[in-house]
Amino acid sequence: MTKPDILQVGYYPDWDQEPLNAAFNMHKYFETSKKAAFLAKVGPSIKGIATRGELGITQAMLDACPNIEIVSVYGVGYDAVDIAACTARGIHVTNTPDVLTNDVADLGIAMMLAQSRGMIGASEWVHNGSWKTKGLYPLQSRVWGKKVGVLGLGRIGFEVAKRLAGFDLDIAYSDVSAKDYAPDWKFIQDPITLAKHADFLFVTLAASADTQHIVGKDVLDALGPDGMVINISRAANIDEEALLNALESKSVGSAALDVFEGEPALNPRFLALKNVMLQPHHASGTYETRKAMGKLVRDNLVAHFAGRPLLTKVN
Ligand code: 8YV
Repeated sequence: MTKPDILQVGYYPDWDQEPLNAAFNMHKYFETSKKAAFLAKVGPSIKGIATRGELGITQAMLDACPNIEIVSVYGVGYDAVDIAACTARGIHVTNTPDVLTNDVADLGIAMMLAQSRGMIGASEWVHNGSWKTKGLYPLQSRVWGKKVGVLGLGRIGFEVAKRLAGFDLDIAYSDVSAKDYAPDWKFIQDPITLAKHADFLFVTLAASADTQHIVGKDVLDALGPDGMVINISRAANIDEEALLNALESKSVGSAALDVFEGEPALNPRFLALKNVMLQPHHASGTYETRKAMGKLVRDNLVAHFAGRPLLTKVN
């Protein structure tokens, strides 16, 4: 059987690339600078697209590839893929849920602890000799016993809240409805009321048109100068301009962020801030999880072209 032609939107590690190359003809979109000419040349032969969560697919790809049957996303988030357009054309979309949930939750908690206790600065204090020359490191904010608001109690939000229960935090959450799997946690549907209640606000929503800028000036004002916002979802869930203004004026205490508009070219105003922890969209970035994500991307493609049911379909 001839190998199906796949458009590969972004980089994968060797342990994924090699089995993909063995099963498919991979066309590496990300390696060419002449994107339009590349698409015009390979487009008609393309049967599937392999992409990453934050890269998704473009309209130009859909237009240039009339014979696509499947888009396999390396990531749980598929907001960068036009699902309605794919469904209308009968194109299957798959993602990589579950396998990354715990790592994303872990990073969110780690960011909250590290930021609240000033651990990055404290490490620097030791490294650069300030401990010896300047003495004691400034006191930081306690975590345990405080109030947390989890905005979006899906798979990742649930794991975040579960971990936070171990720190004796008072846990509240917002979602479209109260969850029967969270009987011990307060349901506060309105994000502004949730933020007012919280010392730590975790943003763990799957991004969509409905959640765009759900954390805006009003939510940030409600969180207040002692509050911290932690985003391990998508940049679009927060009004970034409002967040930058709030952090600069200290009307919000601090932020811990793994995702940014226009990443990796984030707004340089972030770089000048002392009250923000920045991570390079790395919440799922462990060997174990990335290997499981790569396997799911592959297994979905292989299943599709073998005529078997998809493992993790979106539409
Ligand atoms: C990225 C993610 O896909 O799961 C998601 O939605 O955003 C991440 O896991 C990851 O950076 C791999 O590209």
